[in-house]
Amino acid sequence: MTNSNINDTSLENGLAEPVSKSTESKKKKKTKPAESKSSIPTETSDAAPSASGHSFSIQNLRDAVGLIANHLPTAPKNEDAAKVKAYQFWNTQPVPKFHEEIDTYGPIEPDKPISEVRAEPYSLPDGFSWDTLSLDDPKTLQEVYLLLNENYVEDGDNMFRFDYSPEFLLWYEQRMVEINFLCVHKKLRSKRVAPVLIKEITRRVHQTGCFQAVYTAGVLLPKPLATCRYWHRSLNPKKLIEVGFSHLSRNMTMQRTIKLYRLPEQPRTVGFRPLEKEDVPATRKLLMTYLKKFDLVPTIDDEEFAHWFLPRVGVINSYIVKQDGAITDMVSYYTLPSTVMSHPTHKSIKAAYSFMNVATKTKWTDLMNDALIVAKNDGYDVFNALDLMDNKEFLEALKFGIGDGELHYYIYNWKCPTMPSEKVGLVLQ
Ligand code: MYA
Repeated sequence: MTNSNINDTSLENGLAEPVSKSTESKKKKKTKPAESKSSIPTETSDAAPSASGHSFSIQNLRDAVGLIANHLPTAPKNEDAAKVKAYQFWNTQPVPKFHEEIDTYGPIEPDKPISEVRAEPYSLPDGFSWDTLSLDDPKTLQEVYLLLNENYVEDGDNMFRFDYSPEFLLWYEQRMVEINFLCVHKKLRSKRVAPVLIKEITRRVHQTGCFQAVYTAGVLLPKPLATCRYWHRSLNPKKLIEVGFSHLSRNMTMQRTIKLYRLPEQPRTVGFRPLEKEDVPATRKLLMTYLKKFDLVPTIDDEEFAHWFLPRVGVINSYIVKQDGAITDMVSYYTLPSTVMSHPTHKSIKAAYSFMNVATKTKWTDLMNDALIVAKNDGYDVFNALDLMDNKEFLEALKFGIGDGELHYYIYNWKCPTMPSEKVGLVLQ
């Protein structure tokens, strides 16, 4: 399965007064109508709504509401709103429809022989051409970094924008198959460029003989397989409040808030230490055994495990608990700062994102508290985690606050029943 990626996350510390700081493109308030004046050849719509029917039927009503929904300035926020949106592009794709109840598993369209996969790239507007990039070239890496740094996912109020570091992009690039970082320059938005990009990447993946892909997004598209929510644990509450990421709760002073989030100086679990090369086989085994209890999981061999989990400064941190020669627990988080878009002194928030964690001997709250402590000592301002896997075991107890942004999981060209967030065993960076 192709591992397609990119996540949109919310950036709110809901423990204090919740504010709506979801860093997710889909919640942008100024989204333009789906139709545009672009001459780019894109998808054919099989779902153009019509409100012109004379007899009154549920379908007419649906179509009429759909027509309105498609011209609303915001992306649909829930399934009811989404059910009446036309999804001019997505309705042409092999993805489940919102109203479909699914109780079977399998592809929506069959694999095709490579000889039947379209050979020519999709056309782009005049003046644009496709380019296959090598991030090994430092100039190219810098260009990609800048594109994302200036145009990638922002929160709904345009206060924060993800700032994936060049080192992170290099780390990510080494993934075997990737559909990553869907991003259109701000000057080219709402011109139906995204569907062309998606169709072209699909064509290229098809050429490799792969017909499924998993991806995550904050926007609601047909049709999520699961929906998760971000939680946020303040490590540097003063700064988070100063940049508007979170607010002081009522009846709370800054001093009391700082005290509330204070952590011990050093991790407390005996045998807690950074993951090292020699730990890879045993820790991978621990993770793979643990992942069996979930319904959507990656398979990772030793080489991939080493790539994804061995610590890299400013990219990925992993720790294990090893006692009497046995590795019993692991915790990991990746680094994804966000640019603070307009603050006189604070330019960036340093955020840690919970990645894969396993607790078999240590209590969840003890293990994750140690992760908070090392992240705090490394200068992180906030620790984020989704409510997937067993994370609910520690979120509230460790003073994480619920965020306001949802992260939807999708699989391209795959039908299966939906699952609750705690059955998701996959985190895409
Ligand atoms: S999620 C992160 C997405 N990136 C950002 O949010 C960065 C900031 N935003 C942008 O750069 C643009 O706004 C983007 C849309 C590029 C998002 N996933 O060109 P348009 C649909 C899928 O006029 P723009 C991530 O990277 C939208 O519903 N579709 O719009 C995962 C509409 O379709 P429909 C999206 O705003 C990516 C159409 O695009 C998304 O200029 C997974 C409008 O196009 C979204 N995040 O550009 C990609 N946002 O009419 C799918 C909007 O139907 C991979 N849209 O409503 C699928 C698997 C492919 C491989 C399969 C292999 C087998």
